[in-house]
Amino acid sequence: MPALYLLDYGAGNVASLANSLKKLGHEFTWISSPDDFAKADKLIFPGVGAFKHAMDNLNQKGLLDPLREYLASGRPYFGICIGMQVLFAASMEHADTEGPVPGLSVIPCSIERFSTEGGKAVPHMGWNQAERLRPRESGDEIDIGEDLSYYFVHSYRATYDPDSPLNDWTYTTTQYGQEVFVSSVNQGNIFATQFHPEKSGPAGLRLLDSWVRAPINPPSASFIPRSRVSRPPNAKDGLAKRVIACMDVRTNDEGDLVVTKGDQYDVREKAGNSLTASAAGAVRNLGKPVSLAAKYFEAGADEICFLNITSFRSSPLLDQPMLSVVRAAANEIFVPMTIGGGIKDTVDPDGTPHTALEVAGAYFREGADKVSIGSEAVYNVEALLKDGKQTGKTGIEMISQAYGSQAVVVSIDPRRVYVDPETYDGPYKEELIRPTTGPEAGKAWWYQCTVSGGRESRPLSVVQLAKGVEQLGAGELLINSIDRDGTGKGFDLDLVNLIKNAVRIPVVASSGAGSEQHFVEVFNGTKAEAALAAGIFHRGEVGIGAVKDAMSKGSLNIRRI
Ligand code: 1PR
Repeated sequence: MPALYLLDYGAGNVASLANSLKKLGHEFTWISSPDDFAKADKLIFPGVGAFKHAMDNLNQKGLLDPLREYLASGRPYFGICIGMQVLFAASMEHADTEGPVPGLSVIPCSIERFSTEGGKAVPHMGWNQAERLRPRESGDEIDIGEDLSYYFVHSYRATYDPDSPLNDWTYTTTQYGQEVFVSSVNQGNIFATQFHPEKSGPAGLRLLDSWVRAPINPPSASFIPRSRVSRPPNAKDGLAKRVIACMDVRTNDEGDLVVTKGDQYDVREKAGNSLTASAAGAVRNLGKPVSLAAKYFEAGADEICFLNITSFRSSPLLDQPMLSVVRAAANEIFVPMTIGGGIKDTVDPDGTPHTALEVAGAYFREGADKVSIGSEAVYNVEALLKDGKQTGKTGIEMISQAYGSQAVVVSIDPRRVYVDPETYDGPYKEELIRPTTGPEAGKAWWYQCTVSGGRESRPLSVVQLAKGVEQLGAGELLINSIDRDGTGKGFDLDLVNLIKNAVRIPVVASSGAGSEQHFVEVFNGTKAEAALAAGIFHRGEVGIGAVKDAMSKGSLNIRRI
């Protein structure tokens, strides 16, 4: 058996790759010192996070030169995301402060930021197609499905240009908006993907497996030039609209961690609704978090989200059950996983302080891909608006600096505030929704932010919050609605449009899904990149497959599994 090594430079969620390989039955060893490179027959570098952070860490740990030597030796290398980008000559990720940051210069081209032309969101986050640039050659063992989707999450990319040296390196291309970029490269024993096979469901697992099993070709020192192939953009890109299954998790009165679901954030049984009088007022129990997550993964959920809905009450690092839920779920699900609740600076009961970055780091190490920040984001933006300047010390800033903005979701819990449309002259008049048709015609309202699961309203509108957290470095917004939560009346399209028009980052519509058609409606009626539901999935009223079928019939791009 060839000795398979994984390189972890100390950032991001590398647990997912390890879990994928375990699932596939492959043994591996982590590179723990520079000497380990000499023992490796195959090497995977699952880089996650920021380019400079990766290069600096490799350098500080003395891993950069051994990595160069490994690559020059011609032994097989599989780079993932930053593990692909470090092969390039430079990245412009830190151009504002540092200028171009040099990479390993194996590929003589640079990595630049996606354009936002046409209003497209950056990061490019979600499931998109990787298309082979050339027909598969004999002896090529890599299993990339022609028509399948893989999970991407990045703001920087190498644009495909047939007249540049990239032509010789490009294995697959992918289209985002009207940009065609290089989504995987291959020369000799070097293979690397911009997307994350370890997060790409069954298609990604097959790809990883094929690379690990592929025979090791003799190290070919010579570089193979390839025929020039042009790849102009198609009218429409292949980015799928994502369907997310969300589990609100909390401890019930018996002390068990359960998935619950509220009506407008009230998760307790109403007196008279429950079967027995003694159960009246009990926390609704809709199942166990890990088994439900595994079920949704199998059913084709594009992402899984856990929200620890009472974590504001205690220190999340002491919340071992939640950490073990994440660890156990990461062994079962191979699509992105978001964890929310209690991501903030905290102090343990014994007085030990922890930063939000530490809390997030604990979840990432257990297998989370993104953390979601709720209440704390509201306080951060209030402070930003008051002081007029960033501190660099908020959880959003620190986590996005260390792990990349794509790892930071802000979860918004707004509530409508109705006002008199004729007389209102308050600070939110530019943000008022004033329907002229439908049941709310003639009314007017704005959306107010809340904290602590809707228990407290704050003097901040959703537009202020959305713009503020984007400035601080959030990479995605989860737009809940207390008014719609659990009602089954459909997503609040006014709310989603209001926020989507205020920011450039991707948004997830949440709250109110009652049928598969509501997903079609939100994707046709807004530019949301994803839609999330809880109750209809937990109660088995609508399956994820039915949602995808309805979307497909409605000509929406769905993930190709
Ligand atoms: O403030 O950073 O500790 O985060 C707490 C997190 O917990 C926030 O993301 C907040 O939205 C969430 N949360 C707090 N209390 C509740 C509650 O329900 N009492 N749940 C709560 C929020 C909203 C969605 C829900 C959708 C879809 N739940 O996640 O799943 O509304 O539901 P539906 O499809 O059934 O309509 P912090």
